[in-house]
Amino acid sequence: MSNLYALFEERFPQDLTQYFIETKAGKRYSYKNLDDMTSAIAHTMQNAGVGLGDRVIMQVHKSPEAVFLYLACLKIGAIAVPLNISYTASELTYFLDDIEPVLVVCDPASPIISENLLASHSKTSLLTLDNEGHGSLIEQLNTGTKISSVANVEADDIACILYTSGTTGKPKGAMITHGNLSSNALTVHQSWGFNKDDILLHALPIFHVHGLFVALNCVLLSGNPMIFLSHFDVNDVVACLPKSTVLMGVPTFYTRLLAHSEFNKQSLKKMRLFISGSAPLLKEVSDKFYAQTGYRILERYGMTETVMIASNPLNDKRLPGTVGQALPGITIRITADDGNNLNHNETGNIQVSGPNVFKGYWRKADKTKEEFTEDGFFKTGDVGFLDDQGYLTIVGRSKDLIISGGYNVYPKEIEKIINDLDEINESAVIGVPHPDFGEAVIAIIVLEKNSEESIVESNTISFLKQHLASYKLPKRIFVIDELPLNVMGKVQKNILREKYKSLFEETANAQLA
Ligand code: MCA
Ligand code: AMP
Repeated sequence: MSNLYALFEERFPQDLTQYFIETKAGKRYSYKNLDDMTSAIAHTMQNAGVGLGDRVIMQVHKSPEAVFLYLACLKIGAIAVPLNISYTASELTYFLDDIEPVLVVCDPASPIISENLLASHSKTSLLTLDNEGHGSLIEQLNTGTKISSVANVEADDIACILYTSGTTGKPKGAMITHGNLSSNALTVHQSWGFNKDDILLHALPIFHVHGLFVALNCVLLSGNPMIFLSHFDVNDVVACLPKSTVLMGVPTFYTRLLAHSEFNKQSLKKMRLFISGSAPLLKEVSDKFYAQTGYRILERYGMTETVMIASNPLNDKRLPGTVGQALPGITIRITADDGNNLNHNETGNIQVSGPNVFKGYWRKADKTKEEFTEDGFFKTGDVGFLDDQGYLTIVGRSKDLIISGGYNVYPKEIEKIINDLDEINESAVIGVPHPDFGEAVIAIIVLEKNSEESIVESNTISFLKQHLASYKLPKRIFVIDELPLNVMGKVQKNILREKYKSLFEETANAQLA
């Protein structure tokens, strides 16, 4: 049985009345509740026509019910497609057309409903689920009728499709299989020493690998409880740390914790592990955290397409500034642009192979082919080197990507929209250092002749707001006379990054002092 849900089920606590989730308000959901709710939702989904391999879009707030919905998809062998709650109508239209869902479960306030985006999807059913865990999905549940058996899927069958944008063109759906998830879950669970006493503090969103797979998998593989916050609020996290043993976060979590007046060693008596990933953790932040708390944050590295790739060790030396060594069963190699392997300490392209590597991009066979080498390694688009102990340091990216607070933003997507504005001749979107988000998105624009500079900035922002999720919006827009181009006519973004690198610096120095 290769179903990820079956692996979880094997490890449910013997006493199912033990709790799985505790919310901020102190409401508890036991493993029995998990089992009942998941089985009932699975039944409702089957009534809505969802079968093996059918896609189910979930564009919902984080709630225990949203977790049960995801687990129900696994259980019946449907493909869960979680989408960011802040996507706009134009972003959602693309996903709906690309994925052809049999069922959409969304928040009642989603543009999917308010803008009637399912009008042209006559075969798609719609159910709702709001941030309180209410909605037609729950109203239709009949707890008397459940699906008890777990669908018999192969390891190579798709469990989830997560969208990841690209340096060119439209977002691509990464097909992540039951085998990818099960193998990675077992690996990180063991590498990070999860045990019966752990209580994870979960404050990440659940529409990405980090919050949905890495965090939930570790909890479910131990049959453990977790404290489940609807989002990261530093006050709530500080308040919950005394009853937690593990926190997983993006670097922004840690800079915000360090700046909080009530974050201190005394409140961490139960804590055994702080884990960081999704974006680079500055060595200064890691060192400051160590000095203030005595805990060395364990940094690890992953991607949507590969789940977790590398990790600093639990018991051996954690090297700040590195993302640790390849996880068991996974191979990392560094290659030159001509494809030849490089030696230790030589910087080049990071490539990965192993049971964690995804199956390919949904209905994009050409894109899939482009991202793999002939001998089957996945090209991460990250650049770095391995030292002689196998510790990986990421020094940059060959892909034009900004990571802001752990969210990926692809400049191309924003530039395309800005360039559609009549007043704008051309634009370049770049990431610059930011004290809170690590990198912040800014846009540099060149106006068409006769455009009124004073109104362009606000027009551009309101135009972008109609098309893009809020975390992608530029924090600042600058007008310049012309963009720096190289001889090939390509924008030299490195020059722009250098020019604007100190934009948010003053606040940065204040925070790290
Ligand atoms: C929110 N805003 C942001 C971001 N988040 N702007 C830039 N970057 C962001 N990350 C904007 C909102 O649009 C809003 O703008 C304003 O900031 C405040 O919004 P709010 O929701 O209150 O934000 P927040 O609570 O401060 O959120 C910051 C956050 C959050 C806690 C860092 O972004 C977060 O949870 N990030 C984690 C993302 C994550 O899980 N990534 C993992 C990807 P306005 O006020 O104008 O409306 S998986 C991955 O990368 C791989 C596989 C891996 O290795 O894990
Ligand atoms: P995503 O496409 O959202 O899965 O983001 C994956 C990207 O996040 C990777 O290709 C890296 O560029 C970046 N990333 C993840 N973890 C780390 C880390 N610990 N340090 C630096 N970059 C990271």
